[in-house]
Amino acid sequence: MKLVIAVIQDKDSNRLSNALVREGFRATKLASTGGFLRAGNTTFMIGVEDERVHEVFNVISSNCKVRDQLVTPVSPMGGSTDSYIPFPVEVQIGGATVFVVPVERFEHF
Ligand code: 2BA
Repeated sequence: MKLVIAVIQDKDSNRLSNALVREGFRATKLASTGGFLRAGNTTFMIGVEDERVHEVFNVISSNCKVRDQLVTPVSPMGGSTDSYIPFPVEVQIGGATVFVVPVERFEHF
């Protein structure tokens, strides 16, 4: 079994939830915040049998869009704010940042 962890944009979250349920996957949605933009995003935890991981990838990739966004980061990543002058930068967000981790044990009581 694998745990697929997918960070996606809030705008895609309902569509992805619906698609996962429709395709017979179980998922948990967490409200999360991106470290760079400090803006809300959504993290899905999807427990799935190894042989269905590629199906989950297909569902995620067909329901999460890449978007360009002009943003002004709140503060530099890890640096000092003393000399920091904020200016807008264009970043490409998504469609999804996905991690696959092995599940040592799964119990459902
Ligand atoms: P954020 O950290 O808010 O990043 C949003 C977008 O800003 C990123 O889109 C990327 O295009 C850009 N970005 C991030 N860090 C940057 C940096 N140091 N310099 C310049 N541009 C930067 P995505 O790559 O699609 O990431 C979307 C969200 O996925 C991220 O939101 C974060 O919440 C998550 N994420 C991405 N990579 C991750 C990783 N390696 N570990 C954990 N979470 C990750």
